[in-house]
Amino acid sequence: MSYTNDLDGRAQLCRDVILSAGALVLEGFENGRAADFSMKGPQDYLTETDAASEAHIRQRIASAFPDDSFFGEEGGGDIRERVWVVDPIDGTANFARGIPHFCISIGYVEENVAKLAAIYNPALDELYFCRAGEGATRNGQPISAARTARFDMASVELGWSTRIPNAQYLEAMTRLLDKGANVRRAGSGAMALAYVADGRSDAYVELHMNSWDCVPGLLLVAEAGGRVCPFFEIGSLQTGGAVLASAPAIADGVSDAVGIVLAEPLGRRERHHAA
Ligand code: LIP
Repeated sequence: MSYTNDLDGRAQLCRDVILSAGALVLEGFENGRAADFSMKGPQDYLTETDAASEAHIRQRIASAFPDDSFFGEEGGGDIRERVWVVDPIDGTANFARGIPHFCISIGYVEENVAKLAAIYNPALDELYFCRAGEGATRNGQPISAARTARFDMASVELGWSTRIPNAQYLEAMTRLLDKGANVRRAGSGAMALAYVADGRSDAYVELHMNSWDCVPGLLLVAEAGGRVCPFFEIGSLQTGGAVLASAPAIADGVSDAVGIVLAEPLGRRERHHAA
């Protein structure tokens, strides 16, 4: 398969490779290999399928676009002007324990501007995809962030890791609960962001995420009409950073509660929903 050396070609490759990696990951999930995991650190699961998925994605990108750089969760890489940011399985703890809430997350970034995002849960066969400025989709259908305007109706997901002290998460959770929100955690930050884009969840907050977990999801939320933090200003591809994505009507309240700033919303001309 050959791809044109432009954003159209990269968008096509992005869709193709996330689906083929999804087939590989699903095969690992269904045949029981997922249960054979090791630990990279506290609460940090690794299966052989993580490495196989990343190698597959890396190889296909390198063969189609040899001058693009690649930055993946398992093997690292380098970050140049044009870079693919890849989590081969996000939600590995779920994957390893038979819970079908995990995904592959792929973003394409040019000079610190996210241009393409894809998040795929092969267990549900749900593919989230967007190109900057063209609106977000699930399996080709336009999606929008929720219209929820009251905290006593809102479900907010909070993710955490050992990278930030527990006390800070507990404070953020207390403030969200005090506002009346339902707070939950499902164990895949990338899926959580896709669910905010899809209106299934009202906000996602994590005080530190790595770029492969959040860059694709943040673009999806912005393209779906949600509000997001300015990730490339408050964090970076190399170091990661704080993450906030929210349905627009409660975004200021979530931002106040957890102390993460919001970027300006995308203007009408920058967001052309396919609907
Ligand atoms: C994990 C996420 C989890 C998040 C962690 C971590 P992994 O990724 O999905 O929800 O809270 O920060 O990034 O290890 O499953 O790819």
